[in-house]
Amino acid sequence: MRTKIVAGNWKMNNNLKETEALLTELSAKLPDTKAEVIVAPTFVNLAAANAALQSSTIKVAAQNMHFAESGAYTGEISADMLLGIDVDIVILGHSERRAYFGEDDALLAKKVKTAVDKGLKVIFCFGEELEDRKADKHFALVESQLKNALFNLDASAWRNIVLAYEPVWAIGTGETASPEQAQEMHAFIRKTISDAFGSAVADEVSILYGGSVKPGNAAEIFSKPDVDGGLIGGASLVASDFVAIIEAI
Ligand code: G2H
Repeated sequence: MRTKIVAGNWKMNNNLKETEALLTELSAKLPDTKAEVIVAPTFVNLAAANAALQSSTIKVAAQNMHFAESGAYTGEISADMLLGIDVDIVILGHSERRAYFGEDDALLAKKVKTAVDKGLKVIFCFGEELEDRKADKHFALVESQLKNALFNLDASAWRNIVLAYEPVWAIGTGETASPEQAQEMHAFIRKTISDAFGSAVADEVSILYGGSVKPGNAAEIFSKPDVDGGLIGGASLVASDFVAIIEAI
């Protein structure tokens, strides 16, 4: 039985007061759910988010992390710094990190390795661009992203990996992959993991879909057998929308 997950990626939104207000509203409205609910505020508000969620089941994740233990990396955040404020989940490889901050598969392999070695759970994002899909290269591209960043891991590390398939053409655009497109890719991802690490690992790994998930399309996407939840951007910034998406799982 795979863990169902609904995670909100707040990106660079919400100051401290807005963070506390949204989490208070979210906690009050949180439906009874078997899904793991995660929110990822910006670094500076992680500790406050944990404090605001003290009596809630909602978990807090970081949106990024550096691969090094510590050192001269001005402006960066280490795994130990996250763990030091009781944050043990990190999103890595988001397409915005790849596109705007030059993060490539080789760098992400190092970040993932450090995170799992430190005991963090990783929500690893990947997905093709529109040109890849138009050229029918989306399966090959996704396979290479997985291989390059994750296939050096031990099979045991996979219990700390959550995958988030986010087709870049569907991110923040209002475009969504159809439920069939999502299922087709998620099944391919699971088979790729199964071929490399065995069916036990593949059957256990939660694969989230991300890209313009909204209250109106969540239930249909989540109904697909290989879709284990969602990574939600814009709609996670509105408590009632995020709650409706959690209810859809
Ligand atoms: C993709 C997603 C969250 P949105 O970036 O990771 O954002 O739901 O706004 O497309």
